[in-house]
Parts: sequence; C-alpha cells; structure tokens
Amino acid sequence: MSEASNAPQPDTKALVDIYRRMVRIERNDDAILSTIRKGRLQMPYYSARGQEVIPATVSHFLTDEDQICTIYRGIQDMVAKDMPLKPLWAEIAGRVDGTCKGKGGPMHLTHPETGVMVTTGIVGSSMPIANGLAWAAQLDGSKRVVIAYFGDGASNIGAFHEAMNLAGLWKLPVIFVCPNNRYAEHTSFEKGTAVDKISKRAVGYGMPGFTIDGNDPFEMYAHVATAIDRARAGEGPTLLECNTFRFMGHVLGDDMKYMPEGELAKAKENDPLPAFRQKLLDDGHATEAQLEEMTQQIEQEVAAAREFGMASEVPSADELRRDVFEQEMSA
Ligand SMILES: Cc1ncc(C[n+]2csc(CCOP(=O)(O)OP(=O)(O)O)c2C)c(N)n1
Ligand SMILES: [Mg+2]
Repeated sequence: MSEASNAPQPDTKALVDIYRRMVRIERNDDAILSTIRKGRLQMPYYSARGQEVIPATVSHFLTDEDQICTIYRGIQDMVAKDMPLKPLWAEIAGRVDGTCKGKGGPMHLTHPETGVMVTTGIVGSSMPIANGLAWAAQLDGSKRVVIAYFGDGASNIGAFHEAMNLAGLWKLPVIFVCPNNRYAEHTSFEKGTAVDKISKRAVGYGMPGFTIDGNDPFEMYAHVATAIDRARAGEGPTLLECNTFRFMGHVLGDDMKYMPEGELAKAKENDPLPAFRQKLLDDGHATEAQLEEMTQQIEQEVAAAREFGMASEVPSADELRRDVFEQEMSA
C-alpha cells in the first residue's frame, strides 16, 4: 500500500471509517449470497466482492446531501454510503417496506434521503443522469457533488463520451468513478477497449483523469480527496479509473471458464479486505478487539435488516397502478 508523502493522507479515524464501510459491504454481500443460496431470495446477483475499497473510500468523503448514480453491481456503493439496510433488504426481496415499495427490486434501488439517486441496468446510463443531478447542484449554488459509478465496459458506450464532454464543458461537480475489474460480462478489458488506460480518455474532455490502484485505500484516499475538493470548488469533474477485480464473476452462478487459468486465484491473493485489516493492526490504528467488535455490530445490523426485509409483506396487486403516473391510474 502506497503512502506518497505530498498527497492527502488519511488519519487513523479516516482509515478505520473506510475499513468499517468495507466490512459493511462484505458482511452484507455475504448475507445476500447465503440467503439466495438458501432459496429465500430470488434475484440476479452481481457481487462486488473484491472491489470494496473503491466505494468505501469515496463514501468517506460524502454526506447525505451528496448523490450517487450507480449500476446493477452497485449495492456496495449504497451500503458504503450508509444507506439504511432495512429498506434495502425489503426492496431486494420485493416487499412493501422497500425503498421503492418493492416495485424497483435490486436493479432499481433508490434512496434519495441518503443520496442514492438511481441504480441502472442500462450499461453507460449512470453518467448522463449524474450530469443532470450535478447541473442541478451547480444551478442551485450548493456544494453537493455527484458520483457516477460505472464499469470498464461502460466506458466504451457512447453515453460515457457524451457525458464526459458535457461535464468537462460545463465544469459540473461530478466525479466519474470507474472500478476497472478487467471484465465486461465475459469479455476481457483488452478485447473490448482500444486504449490501455481508460483515464487517457479524460484529456479529450478537458478534465483530469487518473488510473489508480483501486485496492489501495491510501492511493484512493489521495485521489478522491483531490477530486472532491475540485468538484466542490466549482473547478469541474475528474475521471478516476480504479483498478480492481470481481471475485465472483459477472453474476452469481458464473463459472468463469472464460478467464485464463490462475487469474482469479492471483487476484484473490490480493484481497483488499484482509490486507487492509492487517495494515490497520500493524500500524497501530486499531486493535483486534476493536475490529472484532465493529464486525459484530455490523453483523447484527445486517441480520436485523435481513429479518426485517424477509418479514415485510408482498405488495398487493393494486400497487401496480400507483407511482406510475402523477395521478394514480384507475383500475
Ligand atoms: C446498453 C446495454 N448494453 C449491454 C448490456 C448487457 N450487459 C449487462 S452488464 C454488461 C457488462 C458491463 O461491464 P462493465 O461496464 O465492465 O461493468 P461490470 O459488470 O464489470 O461491473 C453488459 C454488456 C446492458 N445491460 N446494457
Ligand atoms: Mg467490468
């Protein structure tokens, strides 16, 4: 883990907070996986196991006023942003207490109270929506920033290029955060992308762009701190390409046979979660007992949320006509 001397450096409080957010993501991911495997949840699941450092570090800098637009692999982004887990679980289970009354499901989770503005399954569509929200922030003179999360594959979609151009032109307070996990479905980064670094594209749209180790909380911290300051100061957007790996493949059930032999095992050797835990202990930022207590608290929160979500009612059929148009549709 790098700790460059002149870059913004996280203190102990920041490091422990980033780790807490990582554990919240991982414990929640584990609970979703086990609930699906028990047959109690029916949903396509796009685990982001292995990518935790990225949203955990970004979210460290965000308040509830700041907003995120994310993708189907974005439950981690919401959990990192401290979205309450009870309505999250009720929504993924399709129940009335969900953030969208069970009508959005895991692909359309939203929770504006904590700035979770959109989840999209349309590859490339988080960025133009983030631009709209960032434009609103600019017009009303707030210091809000908006994060557009998207994958490496999405950077080859037209909407990415249009959004980058407009954000650069209008100096929108948006940060484009791309966890480059080396694959888009079953296609490797090299087979789908004409450049070796997505960050190189930033120069064409008048904004700074960086390729960073997305598994390194120190490198992430330094770059996110700078990008947030820049956005809040009205200086415009930044593109952060954060290199990482998805440990579970594209979607739960993926056999990952399309990956070269050994690639997954090598990536797992660099699992950021145990590595960061060890670093916190080695450098005296926390004790075993403190980290254990934190983990137990998170496990309790996740277990209570799962129980709440699964116990919530299934929506009645007349809900189908509600929240569709401004005025409720008649039967
Ligand atoms: C416009 C559009 N084209 C294709 C798809 C099918 N699709 C779903 S996920 C995906 C891969 C996207 O990969 P990436 O952007 O790298 O994100 P990751 O899944 O790796 O997080 C594709 C092609 C889609 N959902 N939307
Ligand atoms: Mg990808």
